[in-house]
Amino acid sequence: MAMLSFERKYRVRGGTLLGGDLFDFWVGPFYVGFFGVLTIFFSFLGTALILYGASQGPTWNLWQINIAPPDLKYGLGLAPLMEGGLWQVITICAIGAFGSWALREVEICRKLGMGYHVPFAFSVAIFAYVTLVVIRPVLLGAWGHGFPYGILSHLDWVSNVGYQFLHFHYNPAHMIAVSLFFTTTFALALHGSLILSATNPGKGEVVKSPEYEDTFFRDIIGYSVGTLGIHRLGLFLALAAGFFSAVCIVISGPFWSRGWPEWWGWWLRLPIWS
Ligand code: UQ1
Repeated sequence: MAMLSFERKYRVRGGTLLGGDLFDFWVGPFYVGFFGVLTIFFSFLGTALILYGASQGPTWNLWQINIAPPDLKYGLGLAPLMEGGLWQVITICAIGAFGSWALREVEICRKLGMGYHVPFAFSVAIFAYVTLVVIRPVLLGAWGHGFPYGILSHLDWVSNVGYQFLHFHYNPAHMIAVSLFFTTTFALALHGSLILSATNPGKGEVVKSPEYEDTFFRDIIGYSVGTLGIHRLGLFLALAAGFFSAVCIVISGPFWSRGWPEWWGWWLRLPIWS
């Protein structure tokens, strides 16, 4: 592919974390880098192992293919390949691929002299996944507590774990996470509608400047968080939603194993009531 005129400015050498100049090149539009090679390696291996698992399994029905974690009896040890071992290797591949992708993002940020907000945000998603398949299973003492890799099977897992903890109702981290998810959609709805209202003027009208956006909110609620501020707020809300979701599930089991309404007994047992 021919290099576009502006690409000469942005396709800069250096900024690599590992591999020096060795993998510092592009293939078509894609930056490669050492972590690009690692991402390809882990994602191809992981996908091949999923296909191999499916080939041994009872079905090729896309909805029903399932790569299950080991039985609880294997604890935190290695399991035979066809009894959860595949799940263990696939999990390593997934974490390797996600981590490499995040580090490739870091290398690109360094090349461009940008902040690390994108890899930081992606890392919160990786953290949520690792919480489910590593941190919580380790705290509970068995890889069998990880979720199975399959479209319907992972939904069944979510449903079963949900029933076990009364759908996480009254789990304090769940309350915070749900509130943050709703607030995230609220913020994006406000922001998206505000930007479109300012940048889609009627025929013959000019596009409105950010001062108009500020003025709209100052007029209606006496405060504008600002054009940079709304993006900081949005990032914070979205990442906090993911973070508290991870906290919600990681305390369900390792810290509390009954319905969450019962957890609030500590409040009723406070000595101030007697
Ligand atoms: C806002 O104040 C603002 O600054 C001008 C935006 O930037 C374009 C926004 O998108 C939104 C939604 C607001 C209002 C948000 C708060 C928290 C007052």
